[in-house]
Amino acid sequence: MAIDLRRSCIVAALLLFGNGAVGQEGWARYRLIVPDEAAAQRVSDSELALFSDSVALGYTDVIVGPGQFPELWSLRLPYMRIQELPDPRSWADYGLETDNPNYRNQYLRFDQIIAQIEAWRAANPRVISRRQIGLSIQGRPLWAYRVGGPQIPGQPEKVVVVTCLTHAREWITGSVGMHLLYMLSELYRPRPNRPPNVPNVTVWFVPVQNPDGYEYSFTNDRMWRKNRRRNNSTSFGVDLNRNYSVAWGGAGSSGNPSSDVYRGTAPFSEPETAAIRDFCASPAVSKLTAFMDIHSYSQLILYPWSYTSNAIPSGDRTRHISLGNAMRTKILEVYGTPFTVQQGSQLYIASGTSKDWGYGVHGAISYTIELRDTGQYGFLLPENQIAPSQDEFWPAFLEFLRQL
Ligand code: 0X9
Ligand code: ZN
Repeated sequence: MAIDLRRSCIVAALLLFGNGAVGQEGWARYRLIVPDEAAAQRVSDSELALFSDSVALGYTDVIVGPGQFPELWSLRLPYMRIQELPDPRSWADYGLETDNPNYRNQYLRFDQIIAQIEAWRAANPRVISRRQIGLSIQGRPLWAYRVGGPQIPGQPEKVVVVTCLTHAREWITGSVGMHLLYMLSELYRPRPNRPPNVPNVTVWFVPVQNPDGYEYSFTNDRMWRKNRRRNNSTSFGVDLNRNYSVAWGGAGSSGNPSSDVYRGTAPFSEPETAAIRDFCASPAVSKLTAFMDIHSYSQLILYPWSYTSNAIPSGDRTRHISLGNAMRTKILEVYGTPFTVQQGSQLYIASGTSKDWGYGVHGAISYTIELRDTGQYGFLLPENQIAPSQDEFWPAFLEFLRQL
């Protein structure tokens, strides 16, 4: 946003001197005027939590809590108070949470998922930030959450994108994605003695790629899979995992709008997949190192290709298998749940999948994960299996990041 820096400085200076001595009891958002790189560095080094996505020249908003005024003053920058904030530890003041649901033992609705992640972001704003990457067919926001690792100067940033709830009825994938986000953000929480072996990776989570379909699976049809595109007077929905561009239109997808694997009218015809495409090509993702699309069920770790039984080049194949086996081993250690590592096409041929696109277009390490179970409950995984699914997949995901 363009601002008149000079005028803002004058206004800010007036506010600073008129208001600065007043004590700070609650939490508030303050706008800092950041004139140059040196000032930006001071803000980056400060203990104050960021309200803005990142420190930017011009202005940056920070969160000032009780007792943090000296920290604000020590920055020696003009500031102004923007708004009061609720205590980030009780984000419910924002009216976001309705009935205090627990993501460990309940499947949450779309709004509840976002509210929960927002609470985590408010409590750890230097590590978690978010970006709206698009709008669904019905106008719901598509969010990507960044969980930022420790920056090691001189080392190129590794970027991983994780998508969940591509298919509406695969509810467990949202629960597991949330848990990965939360656990990683706690691992990255700034503290004096950082535990060893923390991976230097930035992970972007898209917790709900298909919010319309997901909500529809609560309100109308528990077994709904696709998005909610109105194809014609009798049929709704495009299979987002047949709408990506690699081998779009090929075997294992359908041109029939009523089919559950309907591919849509063109690659990326759907705003939900176009958002992922555009986001992965944006500066936020300088180079996509790895891509993981989380599905259920069958307990599989699938690597490319899905559209053909041909193998990818052997070096890439070996790397996918080795990282896949590392995950498999970690999952097995927790509750003995067996996952199988295999090429996607071995399950069945599918064209236009996100995994083939992540590898084929970006050259990323790319997986489709299929979570619990193997068919006893299938998509209808009972809520008492949410926490075990989360607890067995997190160590695998962490190991994956460490070996990346
Ligand atoms: O068919 C899909 O999109 C995925 N399975 S699901 O039951 N979650 O719908 C699998 C896609 C991965 N590739 C292949 N199966 N080839
Ligand atoms: Zn799926």
